[in-house]
Amino acid sequence: MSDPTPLNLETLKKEAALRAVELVQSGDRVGLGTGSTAKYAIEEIGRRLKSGELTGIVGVSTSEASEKLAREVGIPTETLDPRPLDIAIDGADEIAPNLDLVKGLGGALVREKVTEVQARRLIIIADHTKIVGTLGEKAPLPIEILKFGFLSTIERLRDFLPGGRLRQPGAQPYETDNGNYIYDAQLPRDFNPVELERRIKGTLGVVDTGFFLGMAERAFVAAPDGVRELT
Ligand code: ABF
Repeated sequence: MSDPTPLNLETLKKEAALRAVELVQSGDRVGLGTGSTAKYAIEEIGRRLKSGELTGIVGVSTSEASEKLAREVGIPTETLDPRPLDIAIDGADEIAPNLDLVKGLGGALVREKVTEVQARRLIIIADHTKIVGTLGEKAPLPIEILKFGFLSTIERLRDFLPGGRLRQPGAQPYETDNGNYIYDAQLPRDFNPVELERRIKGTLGVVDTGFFLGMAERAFVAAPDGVRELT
């Protein structure tokens, strides 16, 4: 297999997104994911609305960026309320064989989780580079933490997750749509995701983690030889 170049990765992301959008039905309330793969799904939903292939769709966005894109492509949106979503479509940073996920390199993990937990069906879309044998193989685990006292929170996390760092792409730390910071943790070699998730979430100052465990119904993963559906 040739190296994934940015150009053909974009083609793959779009192929995966189009497969997922086939599952969207007229009248659905749809969770709109975040990131460069989810972008193709939002655009395709907008295109189908314009062409009349879909009607009566309402989007619920997982980030300010997705909300902006949804408006641009003509998807009516609502803010999240307690009603279930029919379907949500989103990308991921790592996909394990059992469909456990690491998400949040795009920074929208908390809004994604809060939204997608209400979805009857969470459909993940990705190119093949996101497939891993074990979570943590390729990506850090993003952990959203309160800005207030963030250095203390990081110290508490470093007690059992050393080697991570505050996300800081420039002079200032990266700030989420919720006004929080992100600690990108390096995952240990052997761990139980459910136990680790519990321990991280029990740490004072933590808002939530990029672990999405047992949430995804299926994933469409595009590779040069076609789109695989994982369930
Ligand atoms: C969102 O976008 C995030 O949960 C994940 O971090 C990221 C994946 O982005 P991309 O599709 O651009 O790789 O789904």
